[in-house]
Amino acid sequence: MRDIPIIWSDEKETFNDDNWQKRREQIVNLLCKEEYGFLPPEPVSLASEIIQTDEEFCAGKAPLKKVLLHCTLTNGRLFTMPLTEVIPSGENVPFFVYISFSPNVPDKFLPSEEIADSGFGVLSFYYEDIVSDNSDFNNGLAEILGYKDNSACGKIALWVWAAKRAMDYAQTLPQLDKKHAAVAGHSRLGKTALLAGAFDTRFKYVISNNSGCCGAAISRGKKGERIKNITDVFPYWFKAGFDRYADKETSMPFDQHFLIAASAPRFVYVSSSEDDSWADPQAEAAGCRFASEAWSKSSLKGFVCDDEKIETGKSYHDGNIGYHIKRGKHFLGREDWHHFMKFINTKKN
Ligand code: GTR
Repeated sequence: MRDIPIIWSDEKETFNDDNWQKRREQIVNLLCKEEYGFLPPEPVSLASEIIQTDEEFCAGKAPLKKVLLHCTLTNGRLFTMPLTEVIPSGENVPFFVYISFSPNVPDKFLPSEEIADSGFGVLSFYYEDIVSDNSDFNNGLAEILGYKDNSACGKIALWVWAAKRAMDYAQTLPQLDKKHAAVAGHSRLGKTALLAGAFDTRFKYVISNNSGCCGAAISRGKKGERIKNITDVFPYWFKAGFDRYADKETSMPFDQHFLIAASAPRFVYVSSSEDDSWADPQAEAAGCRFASEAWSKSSLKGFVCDDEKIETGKSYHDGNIGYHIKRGKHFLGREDWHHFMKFINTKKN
């Protein structure tokens, strides 16, 4: 079906961990070159400043802190990003870096108390505090870097850079279990979470909800939103020139399963919504199926699904790619968070 580019060709080399890491880097490089652009350089230093603490948050079970991360860039300029942390008391707390559509904590997509009660911390940041979600590059991180447009990278890559800074900050918090860190996002920020996982191996769990076109969904034969639609409306999410593949999906030397596979052999989680036809749940599940090649080569399981058609309400948690599809529309809800946490708890024990 669909003439899908293969992830690993046995003819070239035998599969082993070292060879896979090399191939993984090639894949990430290809995705940067063709689709998202290259990430800005790592900062030369990062300092954190707690500007507000609410000890009473969640009845005092999980204090909330507002933090500023001051990043000194290689050009000598300072970029400061706000971040909110909610960490339940305890030791070795697994956690999410959550890329948020809102500066509010909690918010409709982020049920802070339930997550804290389940024993997980969250470090979240509001994506437009990094750079605006429009064609203007003369603000935020883009302005400080001197980027005028998307010739180096699109906005998704800039949000990924910020997720990596949140992860840098997490390394300084002794109560967190750094071996069990997840990155999560919804929709355009689900695409961002997948790319963050591809770049940053410190994320053991890479979680994308309803990420659809240019996220987890295979572009070849995709229904709903296609590369033509997305590059017409949101060209600035991507590197300049990605629109050359509009209506020419079959000429791409990759497809979105490469993005999922770039986090192998770690854990990836993809979730769909039944009525999210714009994202195309079948294409998202196909992304998981085709990406599984990267895990099966090292005798791990990727997406374990014996059903020909994914079943709404069922979760598929057996392999290293977890998946579920819920009833309803494009949304990140409590149900999804519970699936994510269950998956992580199963894999970490
Ligand atoms: C849509 C876009 C999708 C999806 C969504 C969102 O308009 O076409 O690719 O990412 O926005 O982020 O809410």
